[in-house]
Formats: sequence, C-alpha cells, structure tokens
Amino acid sequence: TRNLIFILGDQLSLSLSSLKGADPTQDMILMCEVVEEATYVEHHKLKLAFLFSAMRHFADEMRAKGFCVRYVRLDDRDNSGSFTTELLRAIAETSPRSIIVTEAAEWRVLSAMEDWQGSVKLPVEVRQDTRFICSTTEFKAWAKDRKALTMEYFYRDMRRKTGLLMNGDHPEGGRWNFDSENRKPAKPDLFRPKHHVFPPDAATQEVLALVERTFPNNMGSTENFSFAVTRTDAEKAADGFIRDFLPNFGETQDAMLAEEPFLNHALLSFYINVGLLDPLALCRAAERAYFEGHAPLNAVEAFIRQIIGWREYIRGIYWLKMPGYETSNFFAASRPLPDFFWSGETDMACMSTVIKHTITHAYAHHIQRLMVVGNFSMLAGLDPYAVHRWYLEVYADAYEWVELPNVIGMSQFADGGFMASKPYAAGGAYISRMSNYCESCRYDVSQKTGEKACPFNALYWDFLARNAESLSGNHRLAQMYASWRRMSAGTQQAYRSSASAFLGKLDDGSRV
Ligand code: FAD
Ligand code: DLZ
Ligand code: SF4
Repeated sequence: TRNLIFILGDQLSLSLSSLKGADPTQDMILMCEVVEEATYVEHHKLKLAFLFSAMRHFADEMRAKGFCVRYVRLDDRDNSGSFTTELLRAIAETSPRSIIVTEAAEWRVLSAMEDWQGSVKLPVEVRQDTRFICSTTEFKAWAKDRKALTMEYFYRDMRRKTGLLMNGDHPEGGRWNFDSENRKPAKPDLFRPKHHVFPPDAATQEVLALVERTFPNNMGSTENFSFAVTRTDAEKAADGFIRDFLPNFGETQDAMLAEEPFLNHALLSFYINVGLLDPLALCRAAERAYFEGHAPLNAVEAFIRQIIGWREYIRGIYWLKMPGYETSNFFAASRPLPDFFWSGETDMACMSTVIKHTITHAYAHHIQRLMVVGNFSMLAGLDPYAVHRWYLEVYADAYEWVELPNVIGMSQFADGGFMASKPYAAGGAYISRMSNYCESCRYDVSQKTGEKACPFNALYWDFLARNAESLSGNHRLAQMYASWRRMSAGTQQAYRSSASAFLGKLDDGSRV
C-alpha cells in the first residue's frame, strides 16, 4: 500500500481533501466503527444507526470506485475500540508508506490525530477540511480585533465570498436579510407535503440489530428509522426539500405545531454534517430555485443564511474557543437534568411534546431546541455542561463542533455573551404566540404565578432577578429590568416564590 487514507464517520464526501489524488490501484481506505466514539456520550439509537449505516454505504460506494476499503465493524472480534489503536493495527497489517487524513471536525479527535505523527512512525499528512466555506484560520483572522463577533457581518462576507444572491457587490433584492418577513406562526395544514422517508435496506437492518443489541438502554427505538443513508437518497431528500418546502421555509421558520414536528424545515442537517450533501451545492440549488421563480427571496435568503452564515459561524466559534469552551458556566448553574429529559413525562405540554418528538425522531427543529428545551434549561438553572451532553446525545445531527456553540453560547448564554448579545430567555407568552402547545397544557399560560400558572412565567422573572448582578448591565435587557423594578415588592415576591416552589419540585423529583 502506498497511502492509507483514514476516513472518519462524518467525512463521507467524494470531494474530501484526503481523497484528492487518491489512486485505487495504490492507496487503501481505512474506516472503522469504534466503541470509543460510540460511547463518549450515550448517543440516541437512531443517531448511531444512521452513522454506521451511512459509513457502510460509503465504503460500498468507494469499493465501487475500485478502492480497497479496510472496514472495521463495531462487532468485529479484533476491533481494538479506538481510532488510534485501529490505525496502528491497520498499519501493522497493511504496511503503508504514509497516512493521509482530513482534519477531524472535533477537538477531541483532532488532538488525538495530532499525536499520530509521533506514535505511528510514518509520515502523517493532516489536510484541511475544504468542505467548509470558511477555514478555521480565516475565521480567526475575521474575529481578531473585533469587539463583537456579529453573525450578520460574518454572513455578509460569506455572501461576498460565494457570490450567492449577489449582484456584483450588492445583495439581491437590496437587503442582506429578510427575516422581518419571516417569524410567523403556523396553522395545522393537512395538505402540507410530507418529508421523504427512507425505509431501511438490508444493510441498515443489520446495523439496526447491532445497535439494539449493543446499546439497548440508549434513548429511542430503532423501529422509527427513516433516514437516507446513501448519497443518492440524501440528494433525493434535498430535491424534495427544495421542491416542497423551501418556498415556505422563511415564514414558518420559528413556528411550532404539536402535530407537525417538521413543518417546512429541511431535515438535512444529518446529511450535511456527515458529508452526504455538500453545503455549498445545496445553497446553489436553493439560489437556482429563486432565480427560476420557484421560491421567494425571503425563504431562499433565510435558508442560505442558515448554512453559509450560522453553520460556518458556529464552527468558527468552536475552533476559536476550544478547548475549555465546554465547561463555560457564566451563571454558575448546577441543577442536574430532570428525569423527564429522557422520558418526556412532564405536564408542561411544550417540553413534553418536544422531548417526545426527540425520542421518536432524534430530531427537533431549531426553535424547539432553542426556545423550548434550551430556554427551559437556562431559566431553571440546569448545569450547562449536562445540558450540552444531553444535546450531543439525543440529536442525530449532533457533533460537538456544531452542537457545543449552539448550546453553550447561543442557548444557555454560558459563555457570558461571547456569542449572543443577550440570553434567549422567554416566558410562556412567546411559546404561546409561536405554537399551539399551550392549548393542551395543564398549566395556564395567562396566569403569572401560583400552582396553575405556566412555569415559564415565574421562572423567567426569577432568572432575571437571580442573575441581576451579571445581566443588568446588558443594554438589551434594560427594558426588562426596568419592568422588574416597577413591579411592587409583593408581585416580585409572588414570582420568586412561585419559581422556587417549582424548582423545589424539580429538585425532589416530583412530577412537574
Ligand atoms: P433547517 O431549519 O431547515 O435549516 C437548514 C440548515 O441550516 C440545517 O440543515 C443546518 O445545516 C443549518 N443550520 C441552521 N441553523 C443552524 C445553526 N444554528 N447551527 C448550525 N447549522 C445551522 N445543528 C446541528 O447540525 N447539530 C447540532 O447538534 C445542533 N444542536 C443545536 C442545539 C441547539 C440548542 C440549537 C438552538 C441549535 C442546534 N443546531 C444544531 C442548529 C439547528 O437547530 C439544526 O441545524 C437544525 O434544527 C437542523 O434541522 P434542519 O436540517 O431541518 O434545519
Ligand atoms: C459520532 C461517531 C460515532 C458514534 N461513531 C463513530 C465511529 O464508530 N467511527 C467513526 O469513524 N466515527 C464515528 N463517529 C463520528 C466521529 O465521532 C467523528 O468523525 C469525529 O468526531 C470527528 O469529528
Ligand atoms: Fe409550555 Fe407554559 Fe404553554 Fe404549558 S402553558 S405549553 S408550560 S408555555
């Protein structure tokens, strides 16, 4: 063997940098399912099954291109359980002249990779991951000397860099951002198109059995498997999104409906994150839909912004702040996660619905993650590290580089505002405006305090009051603190004692 090309589970792209110049007659591909990766958190069963099945199908795709693929399955008898030991075993058995890899997306794995040069005694070439539009070096240069890392300015640079929705130097439609036309609630719609489902093929069924047998106690059930696991099927899902959902993507982006967990969302993050879909190609397809008159600008701009703006920005923040970002805890919050995070058994209809969807699908959309579970976690003072671990476990698209800044920075404000200019905190009124959850809830969203009142209401004010020292200087919260100060001592007290009664129940494990 000339080069041994080691491809990780989230590197399933034909354009992968480690495959540049690869020659099937001389080079060998190594892929392995390892227990170390499968257990660093207790991943949802659907997440494990999706990844292993996508890896196995990718190995077949490369074999069809003539490559020799050394593929180590999780239950192979000689599987030594980690990337490093599997690399060493492969080297001993295949005697390559050098090792080629694409940089790992996560700090934990990249730091192991950086030690390989010393331990394998062969040349190890670590190549940049060119599937991102902005390299980590470029992001660091962008961030240097800036007082605030505002996503919107970063996004404009990415629009200029890619030329997406640009007329020369000017944004298409005369504005960079059309979100003022978005953020509408949604109504149930029996005629809304359905997202593609992909029934498991024989190879996936084998993986489902493996996962069920090896990880019986992890969240979820392998019975609900419907992910695409091949590039062809992922592309089908992408085409379906552009045809059926993109035209309405913007308007209902922030809406939530109990009976429609997916609304007009893409359900493509899983495929993008493992490399089955190319983010830039997807944006170009969305742009085409706009120029062909199939989808309006507010929708297409919003979709493109999520990908070349948010997704790239989040990755930049991750590499700027790691290691150490994962233990950020600005509010010194320490409450453990309540058991209902794993069962959905709570009387709060919003939390129950989102968590149960999560258990069933290993998916929840952005506003559910941010304004329901994330918001509750921050208001209730849950330990942000534990919250981070939960998100990393339960969502099929969760890899630390993308999950961590979204959780620690955006949703928990645990980095003290490095990323977000104010905490995404809201009382029940927000959830009630953007969803229909409250209609079926035991709690009453219009009551502020007391046993029947929506817990988010008192928790919201209690959160502001107990963190006044760290937050009251934030000018974006000035109005809220002014409202708090205008309340009578009695009202303030009622909020605080309602919140503490609720938190007391959380702490003693009573049903809430
Ligand atoms: P859509 O809503 O249809 O958006 C289209 C695409 O935009 C997504 O596929 C995704 O690639 C990209 N995107 C949108 N928002 C973000 C964002 N904030 N960060 C990165 N990419 C974005 N996304 C993950 O991929 N993995 C995670 O582990 C993850 N954890 C999150 C945790 C929290 C607390 C929050 C608030 C957000 C998280 N996100 C995560 C971002 C976002 O919620 C998901 O990307 C999105 O819900 C995926 O579903 P979709 O494909 O239907 O997305
Ligand atoms: C998430 C994950 C899991 C659960 N298992 C594997 C695996 O067995 N083999 C593998 O190559 N990759 C796995 N992954 C994805 C890796 O964790 C991911 O590629 C690294 O974190 C690099 O970012
Ligand atoms: Fe959630 Fe409160 Fe509405 Fe119940 S009333 S669904 S707890 S926001």
